[in-house]
Amino acid sequence: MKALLLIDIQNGFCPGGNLPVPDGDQVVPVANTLIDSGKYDLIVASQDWHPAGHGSFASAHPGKKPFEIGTLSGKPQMMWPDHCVQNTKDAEFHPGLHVGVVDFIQQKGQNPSVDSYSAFRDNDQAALTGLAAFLRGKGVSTLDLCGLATDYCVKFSAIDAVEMLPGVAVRFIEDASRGIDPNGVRAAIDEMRTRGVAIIRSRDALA
Ligand code: VGL
Ligand code: ZN
Repeated sequence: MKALLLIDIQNGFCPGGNLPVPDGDQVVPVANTLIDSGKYDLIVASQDWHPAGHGSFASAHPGKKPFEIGTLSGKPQMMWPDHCVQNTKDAEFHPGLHVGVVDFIQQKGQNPSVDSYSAFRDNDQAALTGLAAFLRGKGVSTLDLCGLATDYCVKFSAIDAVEMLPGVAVRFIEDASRGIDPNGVRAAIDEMRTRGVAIIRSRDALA
């Protein structure tokens, strides 16, 4: 049972969005090739889905600017520009993504007092989204992940997948992903590898 997990391929993380990842839209054709390949028994897409005024937004912290470190519920928190607010265009999937054939959409980031980079649980690791139980229930044995952003939501999701889905082979598809910061991307790939995530290319996934 092979599953594909597409992380946050949303307008907000593509050029023109509120938290654009450089070349974020370039993952769309690669993701579509994977989606349409017939190689996957199950396709899941995650969606960053914040209420207006979410605590990860700099705008919710007087005096804080985007990309400064602030605090949220007593813990250090990157202050982000307002992004992916529920039911706005910024939160919609990229219009070119073949989302119509996705089997399940996992929304995350709804709790205003904690951020949720991972599609599996909040950053404080207290609340689960239910995605791990869903994938376990489907009998998934290989989980391929890709999307936006490599150094945040993709990395946290991949590491949680290894930890929360014992026995599942977890693979990060590098060319179907883009990150916010080049140094952050390098560190994220090293960290994923160290934690047991296989680093592959889309041609490996399609082989
Ligand atoms: C993300 C920052 C804030 C992501 C989401 O999808 O990588 N990054 N919210
Ligand atoms: Zn977010």
